[in-house]
Order: sequence, then structure tokens, then C-alpha cells
Amino acid sequence: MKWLDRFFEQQVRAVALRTSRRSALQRIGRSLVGAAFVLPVLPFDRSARAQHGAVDDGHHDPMDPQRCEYWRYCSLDGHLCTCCGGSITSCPPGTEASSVTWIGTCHNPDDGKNYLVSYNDCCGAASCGRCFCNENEGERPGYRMGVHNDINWCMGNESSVYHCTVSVILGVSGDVG
Ligand code: ABN
Repeated sequence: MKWLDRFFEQQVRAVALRTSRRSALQRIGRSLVGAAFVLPVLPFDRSARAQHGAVDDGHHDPMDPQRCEYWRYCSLDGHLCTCCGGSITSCPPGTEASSVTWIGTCHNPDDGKNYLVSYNDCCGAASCGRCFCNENEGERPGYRMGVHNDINWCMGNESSVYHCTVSVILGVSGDVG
């Protein structure tokens, strides 16, 4: 393999003789600047994120339970079970609701009332991956766990594997008893 080493050495030396360090740096610089102009205009496939509900298409329907803007999801951080084979309040088959939850208060634009909502994670199957929402009304920083919603609430279940999140109404704000 010595002949190969010698061959490449000769080629590199020949290039070095013909090219000054400054012109080499200029050429590298030019191609980097060129790349900076060309790369941003290349087409990117964003359809995967769109399918997962992460792209804001300007359609904000507070009554569509498969959208993050649905009024009950005002403090939901996770994947919507309505996009994962479950419903607003029930976990998809093969998963079970978390025994501990995150509670939020959401305003229902239909009747003008505020509702106490429990966000139960559904546990026991790998993350659903669809319709991810990060709504944080009333959330507080993570160092106070009870008031932070970016938590895997499956931690108290037999399986702590997170799948998706449901939202269950616990009561109307102002109700006593
Ligand atoms: N409560 C949803 C969730 C699950 C796992 C990690 C962060 C948030």
C-alpha cells in the first residue's frame, strides 16, 4: 500500500504548490457563504409535523377535540388520546389511566363557565406520537411538581410508560359540595 500513500502525497503536494493558503481559505469561505444562501431555500418535508398537530394552520376551533385549541385542553401537555384510539375521557385499548394527575382550570366558551379538569396520562404502551399539545394555562415552574404539567403521571402506575393524555371534567368552578 506504500504506492497508494506515495500517490496521494504527490497529489497533495502538487495541489499545495499550485495553491496558496490564502486562496484555499477564500475558496472554502466562498462555498460556506454559498451554502448559507442555498440551504434555507431547499424544500423541507414538514408533513410529519403537520400530521402530528404541531403546525399552526390558523384554524383555531375551541370545540374540536382533536385540536390543541379545544377548550378543555387549556393546560394539557402531551399527546391527545382523541388522536390515538381513545376519546376525550377514555384511554385507548391496552392502556390504563394514571392514578395521579395534573389538574387545570379551563374556560368553556359555550357556557362561559370555568371547569376543573383532570389530565390523566394513559399508561402501558409506547408514546402515541400524534397530536402533541403543549398548553400551559396556570402552569408554574418545574421545581414545584404539583403545579407543573410537564410530568409523566404514569409514575404511580404498574407501567410508567406514557402513551397519551385524556381530560376529565371534575366540576364547575364555583360549585360547593
Ligand atoms: N403528562 C404528559 C407527559 C408525559 C411524559 C413526559 C412529560 C409529560
